[in-house]
Amino acid sequence: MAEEEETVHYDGAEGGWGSLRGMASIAWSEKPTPAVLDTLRRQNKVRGFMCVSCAWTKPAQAHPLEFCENGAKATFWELTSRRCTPEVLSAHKISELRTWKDHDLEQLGRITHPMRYDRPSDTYVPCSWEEAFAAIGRELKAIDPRSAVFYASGRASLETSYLYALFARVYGHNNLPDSSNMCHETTSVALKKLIGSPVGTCVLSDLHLCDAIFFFGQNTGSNSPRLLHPLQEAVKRGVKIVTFNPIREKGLEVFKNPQSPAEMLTPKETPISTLYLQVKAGGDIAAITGLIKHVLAAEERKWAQEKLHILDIEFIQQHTNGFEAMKAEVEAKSWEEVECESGLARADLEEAAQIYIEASRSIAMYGMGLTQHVHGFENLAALTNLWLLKGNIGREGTGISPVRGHSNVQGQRTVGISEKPELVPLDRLAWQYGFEPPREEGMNTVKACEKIISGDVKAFIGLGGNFLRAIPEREMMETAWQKMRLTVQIATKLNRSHLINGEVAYLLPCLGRSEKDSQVSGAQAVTMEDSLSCIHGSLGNNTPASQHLKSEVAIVAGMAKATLPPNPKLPWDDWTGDYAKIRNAIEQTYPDQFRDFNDRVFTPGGFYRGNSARERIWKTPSGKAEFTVPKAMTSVGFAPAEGRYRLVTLRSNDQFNTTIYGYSDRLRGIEGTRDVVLMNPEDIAAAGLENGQLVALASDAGDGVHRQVDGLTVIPFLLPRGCLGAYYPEMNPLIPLWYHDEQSKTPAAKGVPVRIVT
Ligand SMILES: Nc1nc2c(c(=O)[nH]1)N[C@H]1C(S)=C(S)[C@@H](COP(=O)(O)OP(=O)(O)OC[C@H]3O[C@@H](n4cnc5c(=O)[nH]c(N)nc54)[C@H](O)[C@@H]3O)O[C@H]1N2
Ligand SMILES: Nc1nc2c(c(=O)[nH]1)N[C@H]1C(S)=C(S)[C@@H](COP(=O)(O)OP(=O)(O)OC[C@H]3O[C@@H](n4cnc5c(=O)[nH]c(N)nc54)[C@H](O)[C@@H]3O)O[C@H]1N2
Ligand SMILES: [Mo]
Repeated sequence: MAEEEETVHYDGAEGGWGSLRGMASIAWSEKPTPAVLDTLRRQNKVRGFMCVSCAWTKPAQAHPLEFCENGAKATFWELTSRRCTPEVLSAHKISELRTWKDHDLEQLGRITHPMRYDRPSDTYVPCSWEEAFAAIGRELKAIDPRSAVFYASGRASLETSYLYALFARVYGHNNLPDSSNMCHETTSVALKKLIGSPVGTCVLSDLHLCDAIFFFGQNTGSNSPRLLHPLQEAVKRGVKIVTFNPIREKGLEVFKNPQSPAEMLTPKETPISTLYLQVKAGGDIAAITGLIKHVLAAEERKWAQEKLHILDIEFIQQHTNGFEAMKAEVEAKSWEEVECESGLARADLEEAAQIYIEASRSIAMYGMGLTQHVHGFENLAALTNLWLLKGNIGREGTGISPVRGHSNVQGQRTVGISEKPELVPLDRLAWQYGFEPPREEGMNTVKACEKIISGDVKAFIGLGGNFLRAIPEREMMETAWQKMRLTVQIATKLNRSHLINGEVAYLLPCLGRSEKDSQVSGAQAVTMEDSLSCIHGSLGNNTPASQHLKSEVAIVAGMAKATLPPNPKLPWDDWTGDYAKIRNAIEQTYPDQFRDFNDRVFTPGGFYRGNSARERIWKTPSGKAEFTVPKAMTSVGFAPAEGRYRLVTLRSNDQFNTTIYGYSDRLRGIEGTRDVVLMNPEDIAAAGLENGQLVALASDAGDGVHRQVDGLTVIPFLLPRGCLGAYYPEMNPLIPLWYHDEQSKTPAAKGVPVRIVT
């Protein structure tokens, strides 16, 4: 098709030689320490170390090399031989570093010393750990605990996260936003409400038993490439894969296994998706409504003709609530509306629905394409409606499976990092540690940003991550940030969030997960929970990047000790000396999920924490799984208007969130730059633009605030008309803080209203 020839695309398969070249280029730029090969061999194996990239599960029977291109890049990145020393930092004023790109900042390498921001010289200067802890303790003691925010990025271990949340509560607040608030918070809120469990219901064996897998807005090839292995096996078994995504993502089209010599040396590739539907950004509710309409119509026909059911009537009667109301509303929607809002043809939707009807076991997998919308909750409600119709939850080979992001983001919630007190066993904590935990709801990410803007937040601690780069409303936030009294960042590498500082500011460097963590009782393991609720131990064995680093556990404990009055029930030093004691404490707080925790740390494939919805026990107020009457037909939060586009913010194959490894988005065929805007060729023509033209994107949210990103090259690309694609985090200045999922407050980064400025 002529259109396809004119647009940018990549011919090779996901995996294959391209992925090996991708790894090699990062290895070349990072010059990782020689231990890297041994580390890669141990990656995701029992008693090895667990990848710091995505949260996809680690199988009990590992491949000889159980890592992917992006997992290897993440390891190279952590084991870089580059060092960001006090000398390097003293050579650059912070105001100068602020003009650098994300990639160049992290390229300075691993931070080697604890540092204090020195305002007169506008540089970071080295300090001792004692000085840093004492100052942090002094500052925190001087303010109302409820004006402090403790952020966590989803990488820190269960041990660190448990102590961090405990520190916050004993100090006196529930202000524990984490990266999940920008990510799968929609999942935590929606699944909890609909099926009584905030996490996915699948385990790995379900993927071996299903007949169909539906993908909604998840880019497996870039973001969870190890999932391609079970997918490839599924395809070989004849499993049908249906994908809904505005972009034809390579990893869901074809796969070549870089670990199979036979596939690498022949032109053999496995096609992945049976049916690939380029839904409009924000069009999933309508698309799923179309699917449900077809299933309901087919049910009626089947019953009339054969007195047989397509729906799982028994399941619906016994286990669900609200079927009739949902049915009536969906049947009342017209196909015209479905086609218009989804951007898909009825025949295509019927074909997808037919695959769903014919499969006796179906799995739904999804990612940010569903969660990061104003009506993200409605997206998940629609998907749950469809999945309940055939009893596809709580049965072997079926389920709903959010594909999580950070390697322990799900686990952090499990052990108490939550602003929502009802999700945390506060009474147990009170009993265990003899204190009265704060009961009022804490700040999530959006709330924390609002309160930073209003000047009510006085202190911010960041346990990893790059908060200021990851959030919406960048300009207003960067200005407001500097009004805070205390900012503390615990990190491995320098990033933009370290360059905007409060009055008193510390940068505390920590060990990476692949590094040896030696404490008084010896080498320590840490644990994390994957997307399928399995908990794995991880042992780092590389020499730390600097002798001045501390573990995240030691840093959290150091700050807590300096802030809180002494309490024998809170043995911060003992916990730091032996992480098994933290695991005992976790087990005491969560006896069911973490039974015999220390004995099970190295269970092959991890140990399963359990999920009530998988057992068809619905912990909802009605005691049943909930059908939802659709309230919206689009998941974007604005009406169409002349010149207004839906901007989808994208990850490239060469980044991990705000960490930019390089400028090669190989799988989309975009090389050498990230300053691009991807646009349908017909839209380019209709707007009177030319391929390669430089434009700006401006916010079109109708709130009168000027938000603009300049210097973007127009690239013709096959996405639905009216949709634009451009990279995260560069586009974050365009997202209003108030533009988020209505229920979970997850910023709506996949359907941002913008216009093009020439
Ligand atoms: N290499 C690498 N791995 C990562 C990350 C990384 O940055 N790099 N990040 C990690 C993190 S924290 C997370 S949360 C995950 C993120 O992984 P994903 O959930 O895959 O998130 P994204 O890449 O943001 O977007 C997913 C897909 O949604 C599609 N999409 C956009 N809008 C819509 C829509 O309205 N409907 C539908 N159906 N699709 C839509 C996009 O085209 C894209 O293919 O990956 C994790 N793994
Ligand atoms: N527009 C738009 N915005 C988005 C998204 C989007 O799709 N579009 N996605 C959202 C999502 S899903 C997420 S999860 C957030 C991500 O937000 P964050 O989790 O806050 O950001 P990251 O980029 O993952 O954090 C990278 C930094 O973590 C630090 N780091 C790395 N390893 C370690 C470690 O072992 N310990 C510690 N302490 N620090 C470490 C390094 O200093 C590195 O610079 O962004 C969100 N923002
Ligand atoms: Mo994420």
